[in-house]
Amino acid sequence: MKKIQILIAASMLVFGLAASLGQTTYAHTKVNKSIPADGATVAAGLSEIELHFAGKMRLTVLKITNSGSGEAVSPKSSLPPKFVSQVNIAVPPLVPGDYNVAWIGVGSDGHVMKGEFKFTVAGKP
Ligand SMILES: [Cu+2]
Repeated sequence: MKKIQILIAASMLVFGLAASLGQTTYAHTKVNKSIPADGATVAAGLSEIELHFAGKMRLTVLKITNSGSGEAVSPKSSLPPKFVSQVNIAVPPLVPGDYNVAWIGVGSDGHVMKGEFKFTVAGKP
């Protein structure tokens, strides 16, 4: 009798875990849109980068790097210290070249998420 109860409890635990894992996979917050978009080519002088999140997120790291020179771009505005669904970051007018934007953030479900995207500023580097 006791063995059966333990078996039922164990199988319920496994099903519960599988169900919650499935849910959290879909609840993860991510960047679902950015301006410039991933892979986009934009005109020289771009001075703002915009990130849209699938859910509310508190961005903790945003690293913008010129892929050619390896130099980091210093944003002119700081990251909002709260959960938001969109972040606009002012940057010094970007010179032509390839850029990589890497981000790390905490979703409202407490999960730490990260990702990156690339874009090109048109013109002669
Ligand atoms: Cu999540």
